[in-house]
Amino acid sequence: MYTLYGSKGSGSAAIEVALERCKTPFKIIRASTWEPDSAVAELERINPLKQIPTLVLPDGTVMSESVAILIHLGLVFPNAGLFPNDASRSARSLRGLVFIAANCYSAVSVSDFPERWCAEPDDASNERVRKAARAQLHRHWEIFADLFDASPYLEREVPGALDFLAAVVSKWSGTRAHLKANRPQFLETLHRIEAHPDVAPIFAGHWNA
Ligand SMILES: N[C@@H](CCC(=O)N[C@@H](CS)C(=O)NCC(=O)O)C(=O)O
Repeated sequence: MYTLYGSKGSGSAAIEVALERCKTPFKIIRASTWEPDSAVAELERINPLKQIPTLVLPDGTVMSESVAILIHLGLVFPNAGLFPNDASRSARSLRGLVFIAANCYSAVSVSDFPERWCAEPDDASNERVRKAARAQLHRHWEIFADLFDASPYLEREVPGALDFLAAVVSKWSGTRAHLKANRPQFLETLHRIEAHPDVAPIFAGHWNA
Protein backbone atom coordinates (compact mmCIF):
# COMPACT_ATOMS: atom_id res chain seq x y z
CA MET A 1 0.00 0.00 0.00
CA TYR A 2 1.27 3.49 -0.86
CA THR A 3 1.29 6.24 1.77
CA LEU A 4 0.79 9.79 0.54
CA TYR A 5 1.68 12.72 2.78
CA GLY A 6 -0.44 15.65 1.73
CA SER A 7 -3.02 18.25 2.61
CA LYS A 8 -6.15 19.87 1.22
CA GLY A 9 -5.56 22.28 -1.63
CA SER A 10 -1.91 21.22 -1.99
CA GLY A 11 0.19 19.53 -4.65
CA SER A 12 -0.70 16.13 -3.22
CA ALA A 13 -4.00 16.45 -5.14
CA ALA A 14 -2.18 15.69 -8.42
CA ILE A 15 -0.66 12.52 -6.95
CA GLU A 16 -4.03 11.45 -5.55
CA VAL A 17 -5.58 11.71 -9.02
CA ALA A 18 -2.68 9.70 -10.47
CA LEU A 19 -2.88 6.98 -7.78
CA GLU A 20 -6.62 6.64 -8.39
CA ARG A 21 -5.94 6.31 -12.10
CA CYS A 22 -3.45 3.52 -11.31
CA LYS A 23 -6.19 1.77 -9.31
CA THR A 24 -3.72 1.02 -6.54
CA PRO A 25 -4.57 1.24 -2.83
CA PHE A 26 -3.13 4.15 -0.85
CA LYS A 27 -3.64 5.95 2.41
CA ILE A 28 -3.26 9.66 3.01
CA ILE A 29 -1.54 11.21 6.02
CA ARG A 30 -2.34 14.88 6.53
CA ALA A 31 0.93 16.75 6.91
CA SER A 32 2.11 20.24 5.97
CA THR A 33 4.35 23.00 7.31
CA TRP A 34 1.35 25.32 7.65
CA GLU A 35 -0.65 22.90 9.83
CA PRO A 36 1.09 22.47 13.20
CA ASP A 37 -1.52 19.89 14.26
CA SER A 38 -0.65 17.65 11.28
CA ALA A 39 1.95 14.86 10.99
CA VAL A 40 4.62 17.38 9.95
CA ALA A 41 7.25 15.95 12.35
CA GLU A 42 6.74 12.48 10.83
CA LEU A 43 7.00 14.05 7.35
CA GLU A 44 10.27 15.78 8.28
CA ARG A 45 11.79 12.45 9.34
CA ILE A 46 11.38 11.08 5.81
CA ASN A 47 11.67 14.34 3.82
CA PRO A 48 13.85 17.00 5.46
CA LEU A 49 12.36 19.61 3.09
CA LYS A 50 8.99 18.98 4.83
CA GLN A 51 7.30 19.31 1.44
CA ILE A 52 4.25 17.58 0.10
CA PRO A 53 3.55 15.54 -1.89
CA THR A 54 5.80 12.91 -0.34
CA LEU A 55 5.00 9.32 -1.25
CA VAL A 56 6.17 6.18 0.53
CA LEU A 57 6.15 3.20 -1.81
CA PRO A 58 4.92 -0.24 -0.70
CA ASP A 59 8.58 -1.34 -0.17
CA GLY A 60 9.27 1.67 2.08
CA THR A 61 11.15 3.76 -0.51
CA VAL A 62 10.49 7.47 0.01
CA MET A 63 9.79 9.70 -2.98
CA SER A 64 9.41 13.45 -3.08
CA GLU A 65 9.16 15.80 -6.07
CA SER A 66 5.81 15.66 -7.84
CA VAL A 67 7.23 15.04 -11.28
CA ALA A 68 9.50 12.20 -10.12
CA ILE A 69 6.49 10.61 -8.42
CA LEU A 70 4.35 10.93 -11.55
CA ILE A 71 7.07 9.47 -13.76
CA HIS A 72 7.58 6.60 -11.29
CA LEU A 73 3.85 5.79 -11.33
CA GLY A 74 3.88 5.97 -15.12
CA LEU A 75 6.70 3.41 -15.23
CA VAL A 76 5.16 1.04 -12.67
CA PHE A 77 1.61 1.30 -14.09
CA PRO A 78 2.16 1.60 -17.85
CA ASN A 79 -1.49 0.87 -18.63
CA ALA A 80 -2.88 3.65 -16.43
CA GLY A 81 -2.52 6.19 -19.26
CA LEU A 82 -0.53 8.72 -17.23
CA PHE A 83 1.78 9.19 -20.24
CA PRO A 84 1.17 8.75 -23.95
CA ASN A 85 2.61 5.59 -25.51
CA ASP A 86 3.92 7.48 -28.49
CA ALA A 87 7.58 8.50 -27.95
CA SER A 88 7.25 12.05 -29.32
CA ARG A 89 4.14 12.78 -27.30
CA SER A 90 5.60 11.32 -24.14
CA ALA A 91 8.74 13.46 -24.66
CA ARG A 92 6.45 16.50 -24.88
CA SER A 93 4.74 15.46 -21.62
CA LEU A 94 8.04 15.07 -19.81
CA ARG A 95 9.16 18.49 -21.00
CA GLY A 96 5.86 20.01 -19.84
CA LEU A 97 6.05 18.38 -16.42
CA VAL A 98 9.61 19.50 -15.76
CA PHE A 99 8.67 22.97 -17.07
CA ILE A 100 5.96 23.19 -14.42
CA ALA A 101 8.21 21.94 -11.61
CA ALA A 102 11.18 24.11 -12.53
CA ASN A 103 9.45 27.31 -13.59
CA CYS A 104 5.99 27.40 -11.96
CA TYR A 105 5.93 25.31 -8.77
CA SER A 106 9.25 26.86 -7.70
CA ALA A 107 7.91 30.41 -8.22
CA VAL A 108 4.80 29.55 -6.18
CA SER A 109 7.12 28.53 -3.35
CA VAL A 110 8.91 31.90 -3.50
CA SER A 111 5.55 33.72 -3.55
CA ASP A 112 4.33 31.67 -0.56
CA PHE A 113 7.52 32.02 1.50
CA PRO A 114 9.21 35.27 0.34
CA GLU A 115 11.06 35.60 3.67
CA ARG A 116 13.22 32.62 2.65
CA TRP A 117 14.56 34.55 -0.31
CA CYS A 118 15.59 37.84 1.26
CA ALA A 119 18.22 38.50 3.93
CA GLU A 120 16.82 40.36 6.95
CA PRO A 121 13.28 40.21 5.60
CA ASP A 122 10.54 42.61 6.65
CA ASP A 123 6.98 43.18 5.45
CA ALA A 124 8.06 45.52 2.65
CA SER A 125 10.79 43.21 1.31
CA ASN A 126 8.44 40.21 1.55
CA GLU A 127 5.86 42.08 -0.50
CA ARG A 128 8.41 43.05 -3.14
CA VAL A 129 9.73 39.48 -3.44
CA ARG A 130 6.17 38.10 -3.59
CA LYS A 131 5.18 40.60 -6.31
CA ALA A 132 8.21 39.76 -8.44
CA ALA A 133 7.71 35.99 -7.97
CA ARG A 134 4.08 36.24 -9.04
CA ALA A 135 4.93 38.31 -12.13
CA GLN A 136 7.53 35.72 -13.09
CA LEU A 137 5.12 32.85 -12.34
CA HIS A 138 2.38 34.35 -14.50
CA ARG A 139 4.81 34.92 -17.37
CA HIS A 140 5.93 31.27 -17.09
CA TRP A 141 2.31 30.10 -17.30
CA GLU A 142 1.79 32.21 -20.43
CA ILE A 143 4.80 30.49 -22.00
CA PHE A 144 3.50 27.10 -20.86
CA ALA A 145 0.12 27.84 -22.45
CA ASP A 146 1.77 28.87 -25.72
CA LEU A 147 3.88 25.71 -25.79
CA PHE A 148 1.58 23.04 -24.40
CA ASP A 149 -2.10 23.96 -24.71
CA ALA A 150 -4.00 21.31 -26.65
CA SER A 151 -7.57 20.19 -27.02
CA PRO A 152 -9.45 18.64 -25.41
CA TYR A 153 -6.61 17.92 -22.94
CA LEU A 154 -2.90 18.64 -22.76
CA GLU A 155 -2.29 14.91 -23.31
CA ARG A 156 -4.89 15.13 -26.12
CA GLU A 157 -7.67 12.47 -25.96
CA VAL A 158 -7.47 11.56 -22.26
CA PRO A 159 -6.01 13.70 -19.46
CA GLY A 160 -2.76 12.36 -18.01
CA ALA A 161 0.07 13.33 -15.67
CA LEU A 162 0.73 16.65 -17.44
CA ASP A 163 -2.93 17.63 -17.16
CA PHE A 164 -3.13 16.67 -13.49
CA LEU A 165 -0.10 18.71 -12.47
CA ALA A 166 -1.02 21.72 -14.62
CA ALA A 167 -4.55 21.80 -13.19
CA VAL A 168 -3.24 21.71 -9.60
CA VAL A 169 -0.27 24.09 -9.79
CA SER A 170 -2.29 26.70 -11.74
CA LYS A 171 -4.71 26.94 -8.79
CA TRP A 172 -2.35 29.11 -6.77
CA SER A 173 -0.86 32.60 -6.52
CA GLY A 174 -3.36 34.40 -8.75
CA THR A 175 -2.56 32.25 -11.79
CA ARG A 176 -6.14 31.50 -12.85
CA ALA A 177 -7.14 35.21 -12.74
CA HIS A 178 -4.08 36.05 -14.81
CA LEU A 179 -4.87 33.34 -17.36
CA LYS A 180 -8.49 34.48 -17.59
CA ALA A 181 -7.27 37.86 -18.80
CA ASN A 182 -4.28 36.68 -20.83
CA ARG A 183 -4.74 33.07 -21.99
CA PRO A 184 -8.51 32.41 -21.79
CA GLN A 185 -8.39 29.40 -24.11
CA PHE A 186 -5.82 27.67 -21.89
CA LEU A 187 -8.02 28.43 -18.87
CA GLU A 188 -10.84 26.60 -20.66
CA THR A 189 -8.55 23.58 -21.07
CA LEU A 190 -7.80 23.66 -17.33
CA HIS A 191 -11.56 23.78 -16.60
CA ARG A 192 -12.10 20.79 -18.91
CA ILE A 193 -9.38 18.84 -17.07
CA GLU A 194 -11.01 19.62 -13.72
CA ALA A 195 -14.40 18.48 -14.98
CA HIS A 196 -13.09 15.09 -16.14
CA PRO A 197 -14.54 12.24 -14.04
CA ASP A 198 -11.06 11.07 -13.01
CA VAL A 199 -10.28 14.51 -11.61
CA ALA A 200 -13.52 16.19 -10.48
CA PRO A 201 -14.26 14.08 -7.35
CA ILE A 202 -10.73 14.52 -6.00
CA PHE A 203 -10.62 18.25 -6.72
CA ALA A 204 -14.02 18.62 -4.99
CA GLY A 205 -12.46 17.17 -1.83
CA HIS A 206 -9.53 19.60 -2.09
CA TRP A 207 -11.10 22.86 -3.17
CA ASN A 208 -14.88 22.91 -2.77
CA ALA A 209 -15.52 21.13 0.52
N1 LIG B 1 9.60 20.53 -5.64
C1 LIG B 1 8.43 20.05 -4.96
C2 LIG B 1 7.69 21.24 -4.37
C3 LIG B 1 6.64 20.80 -3.38
C4 LIG B 1 6.09 21.96 -2.58
O1 LIG B 1 6.59 23.10 -2.62
N2 LIG B 1 5.02 21.67 -1.84
C5 LIG B 1 4.42 22.65 -0.99
C6 LIG B 1 2.90 22.40 -0.85
S1 LIG B 1 2.01 22.49 -2.38
C7 LIG B 1 4.98 22.51 0.42
O2 LIG B 1 4.91 21.43 0.99
N3 LIG B 1 5.50 23.61 0.97
C8 LIG B 1 5.89 23.65 2.33
C9 LIG B 1 7.13 24.44 2.57
O3 LIG B 1 7.92 24.67 1.63
O4 LIG B 1 7.33 24.83 3.72
C10 LIG B 1 7.54 19.27 -5.92
O5 LIG B 1 7.65 19.51 -7.13
O6 LIG B 1 6.75 18.42 -5.49
